[in-house]
Amino acid sequence: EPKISGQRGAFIVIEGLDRAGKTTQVKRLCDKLYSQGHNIKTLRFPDRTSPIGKMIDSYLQSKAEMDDHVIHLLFSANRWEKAKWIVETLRQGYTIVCDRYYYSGMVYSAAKYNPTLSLDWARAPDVGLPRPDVVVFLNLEPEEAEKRGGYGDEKYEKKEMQQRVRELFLGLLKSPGSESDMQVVNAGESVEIVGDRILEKIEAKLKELAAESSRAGIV
Ligand code: Z5A
Repeated sequence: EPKISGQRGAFIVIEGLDRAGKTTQVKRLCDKLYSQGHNIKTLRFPDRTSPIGKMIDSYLQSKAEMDDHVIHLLFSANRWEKAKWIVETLRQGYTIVCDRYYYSGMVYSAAKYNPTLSLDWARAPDVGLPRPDVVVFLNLEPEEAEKRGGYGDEKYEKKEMQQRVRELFLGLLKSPGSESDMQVVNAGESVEIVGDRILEKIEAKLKELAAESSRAGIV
């Protein structure tokens, strides 16, 4: 039986580079938090199940061609489709662990270096989406990524693109905007060590949230 009640859930986002282990760590984190008594829901972007998600999937698999701006707006719309659900689910006390969010949205589109698709342009359609409580960025050195096998067949799984994505992500960490609140974890360690580091970053935030709710008298 979940032991936490009355308190809103935390919105946790795991971001990272290709092969950084996001899927592996999202699953691990959910299991861990569940065993601690949290109610958990997961989410991943792109969510390929909705009609918009299906269009994104076709694009990523090179079955459909799209203008850079169009696919960018579809990725954003794919998040907006879930915005209300996120707010309501958190309110019901569920903690959400989300695999990629608007950080990926900005960076992958801007990495195309299309002159009319700047990082600022890419940020705009996502402004107003629910803000995560904690964002963990799994950073992976290119040499480590290479050890994890070759690239897949999807659109962005090419060396040059991945390098630009990495540079832009690292740039975001240094930027003064809200994106700089990402917590960095070195994803090059073992699955267990990476998992423990993620948990350390998250536990501090969960404690903060619990303290806030108890101060507000809602626990
Ligand atoms: N995209 C975008 O352009 N705009 C947006 O708004 C959004 C996304 C949201 C699809 O994303 C593409 O969409 C993606 C970004 C773009 N393009 N690229 N590249 P996706 O999330 O559906 O797909 P993905 O990034 O390719 O995710 P993935 O395949 O699920 O990778 P991962 O989750 O980071 O890694 P993993 O599957 O957990 O692990 C990869 C391998 O490494 C696997 O064999 C593991 O067993 C191994 N692994 C994991 N951890 C370790 C450690 N610690 N040591 C050694 N080996 C490990």
